[in-house]
Amino acid sequence: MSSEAWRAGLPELPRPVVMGVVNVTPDSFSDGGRWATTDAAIAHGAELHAEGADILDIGGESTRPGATRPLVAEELDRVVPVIRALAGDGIAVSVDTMRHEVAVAALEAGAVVVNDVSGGLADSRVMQVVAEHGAAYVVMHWRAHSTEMQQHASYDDVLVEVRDELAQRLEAAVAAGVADDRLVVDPGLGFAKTADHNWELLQRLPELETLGVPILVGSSRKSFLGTLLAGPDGSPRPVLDREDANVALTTIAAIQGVWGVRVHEVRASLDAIRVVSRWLD
Ligand code: PMM
Repeated sequence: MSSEAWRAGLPELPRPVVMGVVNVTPDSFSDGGRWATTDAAIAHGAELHAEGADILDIGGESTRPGATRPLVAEELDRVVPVIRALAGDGIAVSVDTMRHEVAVAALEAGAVVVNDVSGGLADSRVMQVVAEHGAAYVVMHWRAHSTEMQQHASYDDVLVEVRDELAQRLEAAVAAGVADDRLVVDPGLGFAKTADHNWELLQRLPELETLGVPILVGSSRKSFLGTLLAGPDGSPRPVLDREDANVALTTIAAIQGVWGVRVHEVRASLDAIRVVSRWLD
C-alpha cells in the first residue's frame, strides 16, 4: 500500500496487514547488524516491499533484553535517511521509536505510522506529535526499558493486566488528541513477559478485542519460539531458524482475525495469510 492510502486512514484490507521489519541497528537480537548501514537498510526495505509488505517498520533502537539505548542523535542518523528514501518512493513507512524527537523527524521524512513500543510511557510527548501530524499510532504493551524489563514480568492474570494497561494508554492517546480510528494495540510479546506469558496472551488474544481497536502481533524470531523449538541438548533454536514456527503463528493469528502481523520475513507470512483468506472466503 502507498503512503497516501495510509494517510487516509488505517487500511481496510480483506486480510491482515503485513508489517515488514527493518532494524537499522548494530545490536537487535533478530537481525542486528545486517541492515545497519543506510544503503543496506534501504535495499532491504525495498526488497520487503517487493515481496508484498503493506508497510515497513523502520527502527533505530534495539529493544532486546538488556540493550543499552542509543543517543537521540544516533537514532535519528540511523532511521531518518532510510525513511526519507523509502517514503520518497511512495512506500508506506512506520517508525519504531519511543522518542518524540525521532517521531517528529520520521513523520517529516514521510512516515505515516508511529510504532511506540512503550505506548507513550517512555516519552509522553510522542502522543502529542502523533496527534499534531494526524499519524496512526501503534500502542504496544510495555512496562520498562530493556535493561530492566524482565524484572517486571510478573502478573496475576497476564491477559487482564495487559488489557487494562493498554486501555489506560489508549485513553492517554485520545486525551493527547490522537484520533480513535488511528489507534492500533499490540500485546508486546517478550516485553516484560516470560515465554508462558506470551503463550497465554496468544491463546487468549480475542479477549483483547474488547479494547475496540485493531490488534497487531509481533512474534517473529522471538526467544519464546527459540525455547519451544529447542534441540535435544536444550539449546534454543537459532534466531534465523524460527521462521516456519512464526508462519504457523501468523496463520493462527490470521484465522483469529488480527489486524496485522509484524514480521522479518514478509513473503512466507503473506503466503500464509493468503491461504487463510481464501479458506475463509
Ligand atoms: N517487537 C520488537 C520491536 N518492535 N513493535 C511492535 N509493535 N511489536 C513488537 O512485538 C515489537 C516491536 C522486538 O524487536 P525486533 O525488531 O527485533 O523484532
